[in-house]
Amino acid sequence: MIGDRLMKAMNDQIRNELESFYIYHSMAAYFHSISLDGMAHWMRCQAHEEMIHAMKFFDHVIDRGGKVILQDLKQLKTEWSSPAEAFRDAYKHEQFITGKINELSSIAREEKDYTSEPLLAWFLEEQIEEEASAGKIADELEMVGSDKSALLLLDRELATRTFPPGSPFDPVAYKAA
Ligand code: OFO
Repeated sequence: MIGDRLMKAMNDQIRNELESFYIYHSMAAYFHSISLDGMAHWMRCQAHEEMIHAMKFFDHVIDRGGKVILQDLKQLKTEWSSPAEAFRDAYKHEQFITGKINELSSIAREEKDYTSEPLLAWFLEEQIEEEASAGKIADELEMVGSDKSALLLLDRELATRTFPPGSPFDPVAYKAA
C-alpha cells in the first residue's frame, strides 16, 4: 500500500502532468493562430504524451491502494511573442517537471517505497528525452531567427511527428468518429 506522503506527492504530479497537457494544447492553439500548423501538430502529439504520463501516476496510486484526488488546473500561459519563446518555455517546463520527478524519487527512497521505483525510473529516463527534444527545437528556432524560409522548413519537419496508434487526440481518429 502506498504511504500518505508519496500518495499526496503523486496526486500533485497528476496535476502537473495534466497542466503539461493543458500548456501544450495552449501552445498548439498559439501555433495555429500564426499558421505554423506543423509546430501545432508537434504540440498536440506532446499533449497526448502528457495525458499518458498523468494516467501512469493515476493508475499507480489506485493499484497501490491509494486514492486519486484531482486538483484544479492552472491556466499557465496562452500567448507567446515568437515560436522560439514558446519552445524555450516548453524546455523550461520540462526542466521543472524533471525537478518534480527527482523530488518524487527522493520521497520514495525516504519512505522506502521500492515498489514505486520502476515507475519513477521510467519517468527519469523519459525526462531526458522530454528535455532534449524541446531544447533542441528551441535552439534550432533561435538559429533560424527571422529567416522565414528556414522557419517554414522546420515547421514542415515538425509536422512529421506521429501520434501513437489509436490516440484519441489524433484528429484522424476523432474526425472519423
Ligand atoms: Fe510529462 O513530461 Fe513533459 O511535462
